[in-house]
Amino acid sequence: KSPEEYQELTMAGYKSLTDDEENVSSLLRKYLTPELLEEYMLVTTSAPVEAYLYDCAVSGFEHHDSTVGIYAADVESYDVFGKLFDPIIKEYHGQEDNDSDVLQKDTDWGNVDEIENLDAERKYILSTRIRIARNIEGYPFFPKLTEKQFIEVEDRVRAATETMDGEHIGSYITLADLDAETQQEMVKRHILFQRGDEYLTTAGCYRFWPTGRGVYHNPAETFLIWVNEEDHMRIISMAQCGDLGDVYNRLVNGLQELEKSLTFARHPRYGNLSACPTNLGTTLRASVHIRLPLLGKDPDRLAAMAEELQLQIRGTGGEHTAIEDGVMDISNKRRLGFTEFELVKSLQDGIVALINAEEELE
Ligand code: ADP
Ligand code: CIR
Repeated sequence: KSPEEYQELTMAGYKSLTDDEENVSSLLRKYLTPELLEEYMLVTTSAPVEAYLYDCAVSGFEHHDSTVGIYAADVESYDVFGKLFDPIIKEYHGQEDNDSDVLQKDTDWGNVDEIENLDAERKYILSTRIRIARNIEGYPFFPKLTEKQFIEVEDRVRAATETMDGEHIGSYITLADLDAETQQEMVKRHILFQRGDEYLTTAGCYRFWPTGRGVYHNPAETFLIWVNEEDHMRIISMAQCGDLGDVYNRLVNGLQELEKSLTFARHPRYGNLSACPTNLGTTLRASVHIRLPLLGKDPDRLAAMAEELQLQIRGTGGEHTAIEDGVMDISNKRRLGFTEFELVKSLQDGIVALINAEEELE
């Protein structure tokens, strides 16, 4: 697209967003002022990527009900369009009053032994999962990855997994080698991502699909790496029980092995970089699949407790899905401004509090 075409699309997108009188709550809408639009419309990140504001904001221009409405197209987007990204990041992560230059401190896994099994009697928790996102230094994020780069990223990850050890030993399957039925079955078991999130579709996440996408996992399906879904890598540890400590330990060890052969994109202010501003910092989401039948009868109280405990409730199939058969996905809401340990501990404390509240109703 020529600069003129970009300009035209940006102006039309902005007009459609700001003309909407019903959906007014996205952070893109809140922070993209006419002055910033004017300033950024024809600016790009460096060659060869040359990402425009439009490449970052197209999803929010189209989906006015977005929470955020913007993705970074590459590392530089966070700085080149910084006057837009920064207040969005601060507000989403509750860092409005943080005046420090550094919003995310160095990685700190803390004392893994303090993280425990949250439901040893297996009464409430069906499974536990922690995922972190990583993007390989030197490559743009999904909105601007070329077809060749999708394949290069996949090759780099595949090579890095070859030295995995112990319970992390597994194999890599490229998505093109999985028939539709097997994919569906794996999605249902929560070990494979699926294509289709409309916010990501518009942002360009599924270009060249299934090229360069795939999944690495051990035979027990407790350590997985999703390749070229929303981020270059989603590193995942899971267990079919409430043993958060076990899941955490396996995640940390797996990541540290990968760090021996891959260098990940980091930002001096935001920490680990992800394509979506909501995942910056630790990029860590620790979740349980949990049934709380009695608390679940009072959704307002549950929502208020979750809010108070800084937890997010998602549906059984993940973000933007419904709760089926009472199985909720409850995770830490915050990702930035806290250490990895603090976030996992906050999920632990929050789930313990919810289980206690459930038991009081029994
Ligand atoms: P992400 O966690 O990567 O932000 P999603 O919310 O879409 O993205 O979740 C990805 C997948 O992980 C979905 O299939 C979801 O059901 C599954 N999942 C999340 N938490 C758990 C859990 N505690 N146990 C089992 N599966 C889970
Ligand atoms: C949005 O802005 O709503 C989508 N791009 C998804 C953002 C990430 N999820 C979230 O805030 N819950």
